[in-house]
This record gives sequence, C-alpha cells and structure tokens, in this order.
Amino acid sequence: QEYTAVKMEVVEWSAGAKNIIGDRVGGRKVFLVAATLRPETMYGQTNCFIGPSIKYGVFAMSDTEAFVCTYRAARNMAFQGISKTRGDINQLLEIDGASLVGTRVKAPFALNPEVYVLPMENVLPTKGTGVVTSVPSDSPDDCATLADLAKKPAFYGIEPAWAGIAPVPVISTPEYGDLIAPELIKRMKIQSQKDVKQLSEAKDIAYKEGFYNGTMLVGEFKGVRVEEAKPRVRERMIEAGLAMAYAEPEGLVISRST
Ligand code: ZZB
Repeated sequence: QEYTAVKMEVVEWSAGAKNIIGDRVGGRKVFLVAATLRPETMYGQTNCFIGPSIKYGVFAMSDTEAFVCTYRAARNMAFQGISKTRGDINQLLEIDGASLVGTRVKAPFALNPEVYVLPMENVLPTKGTGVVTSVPSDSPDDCATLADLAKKPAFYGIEPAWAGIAPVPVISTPEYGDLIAPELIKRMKIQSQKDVKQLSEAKDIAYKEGFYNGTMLVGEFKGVRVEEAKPRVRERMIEAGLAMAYAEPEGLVISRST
C-alpha cells in the first residue's frame, strides 16, 4: 500500500518536548510526519495522534528540516529518496510519545489550520510513521478515541479544549450523510477506542462507502467524486511541498490481494 506522508510543522512544542529538545535540532524546521491512506480527507483534520508509549526519533532530513517519526519509518524514508542522502539516517534525539502530547502543529489543507498532538492507545509502532493525523468525520477510530479523550481529559493528561474540536464534514455519502464516522459509531453502538473489533468493521465500511459513493463537500474538488478527487488532492499536497509518497516495504506481500 502506498501512503501519503503528510508534513505537520511544529508551531509550539509541549513543555515536556521543549525540555528534551532544547537546541538539539540545530535551528531546523521540525515536522511530525503522519502516514495516511486518505489524503482527500485532510480538510477535516482536527488533531494529530501519537502512541504515548512509542519511542520516536527526531531525524535530520536536510540542513533545514527534521522529521518526527519512528526509527523504522526514518529508515524506510532514507531508502525512498526522502532524506537528502540515500540510506543516511541522522537521528538527532529520541523522544517518547507521551512527551509530544500538547504540541501544536500545522495541519496541511485543513479547515482547522493548527491542531494539537493527542495520545491514542491503538497506534501501532510497526505501521506507517507511528504518527497519525486525525479525521473524526471519516475515521471511526479517530472519532472513538476523541470521545474517550473528551470524557476523561485529566486521565489522559490533556487540556479539555484540545479534544473539543468538532468533526468537520468533508465527504457526503448517500447512505451515511456528511459525517460517516460519527454515524457508524452511533449505529454500531461503539463505546470507546477499546472496541477494536467493531471499529475495524466500521473502518472497512467507511473506506468502501467513502471511496465508491462519496462526494467531496469542501476544497478545490468540491462536488467531485472521492474516487477521482483522492489522487488529485494528493498531487496538490505533494506539489505544495506538504506531503510525500511513502511506501511500506513490509506491507507489499499483504497488500498484493487488495
Ligand atoms: C487519516 C485518515 C482519515 C485515515 C480517514 C483513515 C480514515 P489501515 O487502514 O489499517 O491500513 N494509521 C496510520 N498509521 C497508523 C499506525 N501506526 N497505527 C494506527 N493507525 C495508523 O491504516 C491506514 C490508516 O490508519 C491511516 O489513514 C491512518 O489513518 C491510520 F478518514 O489517516 B488514516 C475509514 C478510515 N478513514
């Protein structure tokens, strides 16, 4: 499966991250890099998720830019022409996911131009970059996680307002309306991010419905079918220098059938 890696520029570090990072990035612009299969939904980003117990690195990609992602992803990027020198992995420092929570980042193409980094229990260290951009309108996982965070902000160590951004309608489908993920959560009576089996079913429905029956409600391709808009939004983000193609070598065998 080929992902789109979206560059979310750090606007302000959380207090914890600021302490760890200090002056160790050498004046580089730093981006959290999220891997997505749904570039057309980027208009609806409301936050960014990291795994609180995952180890991340800050990797110098050039003299002027550094990426936050897992070591595994940095290694893949080094062999996909994303870092300046092929095969070169230049880790500036290591940081745990929990310390990144509360960092404010830019959300490319989103109607909410800046969003907060929040914790998600189900982020896999072995998939994508370990950083996930959150679109609660179209991703049932994101919608369920945000509901959990909003219910117990103190437990999750966040400010209530960070998880309080409403889902933004991005895609309309005839069967599920303008906010497919909240609608599926309701119809399937999903209670929390711990309902992984139902969430996986909801994700399958949301992918298929969005792709085959969805129409864009916002952005340059408003009114265009998702099937057609998807590669075009991706191209626009890449042209703007806000995203890159990112492939997952380990996924090649698995994705052959899809
Ligand atoms: C934004 C987005 C918007 C996503 C949406 C999905 C949806 P999949 O489908 O399981 O192969 N993701 C990326 N990396 C990770 C990770 N390390 N751990 C957990 N989740 C991750 O995974 C691809 C999707 O899972 C990615 O696309 C990302 O969320 C998340 F409206 O990015 B997506 C119906 C889904 N809708």
